[in-house]
Amino acid sequence: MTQAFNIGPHQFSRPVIMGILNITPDSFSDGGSYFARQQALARVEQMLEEGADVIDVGGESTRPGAAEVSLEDELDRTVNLISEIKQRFECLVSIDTNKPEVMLQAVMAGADIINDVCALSKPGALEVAASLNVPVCLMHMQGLPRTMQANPEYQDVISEVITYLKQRVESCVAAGICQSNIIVDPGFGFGKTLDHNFQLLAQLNEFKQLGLPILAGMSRKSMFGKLLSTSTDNLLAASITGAVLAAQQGAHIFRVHDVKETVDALTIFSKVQMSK
Ligand code: YH5
Repeated sequence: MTQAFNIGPHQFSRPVIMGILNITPDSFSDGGSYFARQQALARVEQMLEEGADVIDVGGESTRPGAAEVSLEDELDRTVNLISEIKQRFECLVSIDTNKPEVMLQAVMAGADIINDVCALSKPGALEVAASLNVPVCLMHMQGLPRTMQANPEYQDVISEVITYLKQRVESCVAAGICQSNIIVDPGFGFGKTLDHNFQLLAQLNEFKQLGLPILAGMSRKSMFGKLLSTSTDNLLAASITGAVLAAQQGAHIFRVHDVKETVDALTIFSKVQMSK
């Protein structure tokens, strides 16, 4: 069974499901309209009914090659929506951002967790996160979203990603962030080739040496699409398989699009673990 673990003040004794809510113009009819807001809230309700524990709200696309989003647009897309989610539903909300100003306003609006694909490396991010005193997810990325997939290179992807995360954890602690508020994430698809991604999945258990909760985000990613030569809307079975393999190696938190199917798979997994 998943050993009991904490995300800051929140305790869990089973895999935690983080449901993805992208608020970008391509995901809901258009970013800011009333209609888009209602669609987003309906999606939140559905993911919670399906068993999500955390809703990960993101207003900036960090897909390979995606354009950067202005601070104003990112705030418009996320802050009021987070207030509404926290008023309407009982759930944790994470804010998927690398901008300190968005972290600040999102947490003021009720966000419980900061999820930063840049591991608090942007100027001011460490200080803001420390002052907010909420859990943070530190993800590894090589390069920047726009260019990271051009030619990623590692001598040893596992040890390099682990070393990077150790250094970011040290920087966080030095900035006043409690160890108990830190989550680590290898960053599947962020500056990694197909082989790098599968090496990370094969040896995810190595990340246990960090002694912190591990988040795995593989849902619908191109590591599967490329291997299977299929499009992102055909990656349900692959994504579930990835989640189960990650769970088997000690991952705690699963960032996913397909909540119900992942909950089902990890419920079976947990029952098997408890039956040993
Ligand atoms: C993550 O792994 N990922 S955004 C490309 C896709 C499909 C999905 C080509 N934020 C992570 O989900 N936060 C993102 O198809 C994340 N860990 C954490 N902590 C990218 C994404 C995606 C990209």
